[in-house]
Amino acid sequence: MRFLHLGDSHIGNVYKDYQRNEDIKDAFKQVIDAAINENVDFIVHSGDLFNEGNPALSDLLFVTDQLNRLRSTGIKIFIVPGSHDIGIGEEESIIELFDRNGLLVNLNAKRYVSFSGGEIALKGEVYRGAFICGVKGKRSRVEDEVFKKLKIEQSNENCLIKIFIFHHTISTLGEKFKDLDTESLPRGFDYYAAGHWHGHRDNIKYDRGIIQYPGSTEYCDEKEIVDNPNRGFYLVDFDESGIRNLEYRIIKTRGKELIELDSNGKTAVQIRDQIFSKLKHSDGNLLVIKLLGQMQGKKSELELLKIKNTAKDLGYSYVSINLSKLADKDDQSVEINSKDIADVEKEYLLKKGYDEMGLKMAEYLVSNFDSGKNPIDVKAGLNEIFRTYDNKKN
Ligand SMILES: [Mn+2]
Repeated sequence: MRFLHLGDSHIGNVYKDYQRNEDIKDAFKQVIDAAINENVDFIVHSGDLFNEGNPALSDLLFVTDQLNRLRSTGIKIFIVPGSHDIGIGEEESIIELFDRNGLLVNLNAKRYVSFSGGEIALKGEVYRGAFICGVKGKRSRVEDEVFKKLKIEQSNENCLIKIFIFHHTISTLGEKFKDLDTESLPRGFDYYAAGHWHGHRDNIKYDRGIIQYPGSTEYCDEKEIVDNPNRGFYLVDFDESGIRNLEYRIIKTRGKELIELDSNGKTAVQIRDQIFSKLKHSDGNLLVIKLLGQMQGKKSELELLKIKNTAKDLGYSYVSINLSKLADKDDQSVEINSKDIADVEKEYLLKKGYDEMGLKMAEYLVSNFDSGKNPIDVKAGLNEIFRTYDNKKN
């Protein structure tokens, strides 16, 4: 028997860039191609099939088409909703729609989960020699509670291996990132199909099994482009003796180039010229430009659009220019008279020319920094502020 494990495919508007979102779809299609070509018995997806809980029609149609390809070749796909598949304030997720249409199996559909006496009883499926069950991702941090109450009704009938799907960042990956203690995971499984962490991590030993993070199927932001060497999924063979073979298969993604430029003491024109001198003709590569140091003049003089357009004309498919480590003359000292930290922040921002809405947003972001809130919720809060001030204007 053979199954394919992928996660975090994020179909949707990950980027503002149309081509990048198409790249994300292409990566997903490559995985479906592989599943069909490798004749797998089934697929396990560890959540974040979509990038948002209310995807655009074109994304819904794309996924429907790909899942129909699987259905027509008899390959079942088992999934739990990821944190991104669930809309803000929604009980159900977009995954449920596909389950009800018979295009996939949502292992957290109501028929698998029941609550009684402070316990959460979780059922799974036995399919082609594997028992498969899982727990969906959450939009807030720390969900150990669910795992503490979990009572899995495991079936041993015709079962060669046991697979547990989850969508959390476990403490083994680093305390800083964790939203679940590794030890909270249920015991007794052979393969823990993990999602949520976009980098890939193999062979984390746990109880009698292994925890596997395939990572996202495409780079979902500039940091992932820079940090991650490649994207991929797992092909797993098993028989009576358990897991027999495990392969990490790489997805074909675009080539990438990183230009880091020390901009200390340089003018916008000098910086731009230096960037231009480093660019060459490209066959659709991703380009990340990082500017460091204290430049002369203002960042706005860099004319980022001009740099981006020049790079695109040379054939780069995506250009990101990172100015977070670049200072300009406006970043030089501002005199502050306030004493209280909140007042210092406010005075600083006012002197920087922020308006009332900008101040509210900054205040909100600072108070939510490292709060453990999910970025989606923080974004919703920001939108709320935006709407409040936008309504005032109209
Ligand atoms: Mn994700």
